[in-house]
Amino acid sequence: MTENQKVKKWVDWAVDLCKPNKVMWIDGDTKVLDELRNAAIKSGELIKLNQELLPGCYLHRSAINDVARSEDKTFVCTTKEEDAGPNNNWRPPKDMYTRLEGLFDGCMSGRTMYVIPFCMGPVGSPFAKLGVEITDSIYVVLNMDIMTRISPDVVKMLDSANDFVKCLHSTADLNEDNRLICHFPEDNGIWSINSGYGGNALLGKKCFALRIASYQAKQEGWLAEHMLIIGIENPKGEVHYICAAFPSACGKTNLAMLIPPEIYRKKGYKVWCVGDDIAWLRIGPDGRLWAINPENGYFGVVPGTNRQTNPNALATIATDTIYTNVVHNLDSNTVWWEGLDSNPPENAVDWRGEVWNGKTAAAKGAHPNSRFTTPARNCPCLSPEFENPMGVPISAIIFGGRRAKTAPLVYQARDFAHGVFVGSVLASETTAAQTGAVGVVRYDSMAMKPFCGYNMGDYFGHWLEIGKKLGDKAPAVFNVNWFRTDENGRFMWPGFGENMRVLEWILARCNDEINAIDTSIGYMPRPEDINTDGLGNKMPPMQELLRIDKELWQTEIKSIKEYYQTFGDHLPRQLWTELENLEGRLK
Ligand code: SAT
Ligand code: MN
Repeated sequence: MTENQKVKKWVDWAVDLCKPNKVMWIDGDTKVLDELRNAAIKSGELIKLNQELLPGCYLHRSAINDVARSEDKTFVCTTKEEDAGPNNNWRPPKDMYTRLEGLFDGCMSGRTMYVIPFCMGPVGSPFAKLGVEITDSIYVVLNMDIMTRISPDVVKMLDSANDFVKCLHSTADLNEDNRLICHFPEDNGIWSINSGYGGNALLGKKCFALRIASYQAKQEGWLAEHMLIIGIENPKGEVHYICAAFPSACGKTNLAMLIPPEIYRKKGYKVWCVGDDIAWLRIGPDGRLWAINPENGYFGVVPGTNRQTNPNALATIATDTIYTNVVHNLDSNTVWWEGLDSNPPENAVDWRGEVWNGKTAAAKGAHPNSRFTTPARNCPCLSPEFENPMGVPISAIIFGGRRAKTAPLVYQARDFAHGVFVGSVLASETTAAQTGAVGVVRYDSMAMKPFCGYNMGDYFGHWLEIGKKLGDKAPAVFNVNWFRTDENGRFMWPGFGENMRVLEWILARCNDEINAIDTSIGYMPRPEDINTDGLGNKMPPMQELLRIDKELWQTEIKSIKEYYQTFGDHLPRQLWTELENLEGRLK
């Protein structure tokens, strides 16, 4: 319970609307959480895994129609449509509230309502923000306990807080036709109904920490970004921090938990993970850009995680983890997924809950978007600065997409405003994993397209404003592309594990230790500036990886123009100028 009258009034209102049998406050008490876990095991919502092999680990299978974020059912409801922008689905708040009130009316009858005060960011940090999630799902309670900070201290903070984000969630009857994830940035509110999936239901994550927070950040002069944060320690023991934004399926989690190649480890290089998904960035008292990770855990894709691709993630998810929609190995009471090893279990149950034999089954056993929810504290490379209330100073911002030919391995923006341009035209080409044509360019500005809680044209303007305030203390901005292919369609860069070689060049640039070539698209390394020691027969064709195909870039300019036009008047003039300048340099 809290002393905060605003919170109490809101909870009372929600009780009247949802009509639960019982209300239960969650403050992180382990006894209460254990009871909930046991209730979930009893009801079949959770399966307790082999506690000797996987201590504290559980398996959950979602409804079959509820396995990913529902972007077409996600809305930003601002008074004026143009404030939501072409990047969001929009409805007038009044209409949406009416529809939602109808759906939420009595949705918790016969159920318990859980009220969860939570904190995004280190408790006590001036950057932290409070929320309260109301839910009828034990799975959501247990996931929120991993992903956010929940404790009696947070309840105390809430007692005297003026502001908190009101997060109302119910799984209702999981009916897809009535599934809605609605944001009311003008009221600090989120309403989500008929889904239990992470991004739709753990409202602290994408809904609050990106959509609502980006709106708040615009008003308050900071940035809420879809970025990992890592610290790179050099042999002198100095740590430089970078943020990086990638659209999905570009290896973001792997980069967040990177283990440097042996030649770097021998010299004393280390990579520390501050965050794998979201960064809140502010201008510090020293005028530099500082970042915190508002989250307290990782909600990552499971398939493909193995000892080679991400040993740190594998170690992290060996304890205290909730697995969702992976294979249940009945012999060992453990879990399995595609890409773990080449030894699938024969006596197993797939993500749908059906009998599954990995040796003979045609269909995949784990859902491609199956997930782990795991606490940050278990990560072997967790940064010692993770809980630092002031966050970490950022030397570089990296944008990266999946481009077969256009983008070179790495280039640096000419200045911060050019960096905003580079981020705004971040794009990925569709792969066979998506429906529709392969190789179609999709713009995903700053990897924020599904997560920016207001008009993206205004968002670009806000980035430019932040850049002006930072002046010469602004971080350097880079673009990377690990996905360039050769004439046979094979990736030229030898793999995520070698990305440290590119980071080394990026940091050398930040520290003024190396010159670069001034090209039409930005500053680039000479082929010999990327360290290829120890790559042996994995030696990439550096010349080719760094080649700029001017014809492809001319085509790119045309599609950027079309994309920019979708923002109408909201697109800052300065970005059109950046585009014209690029066009000029390419001539
Ligand atoms: O949106 S989630 O956080 O559930 C996962 C994702 O799609 O990035
Ligand atoms: Mn993400």
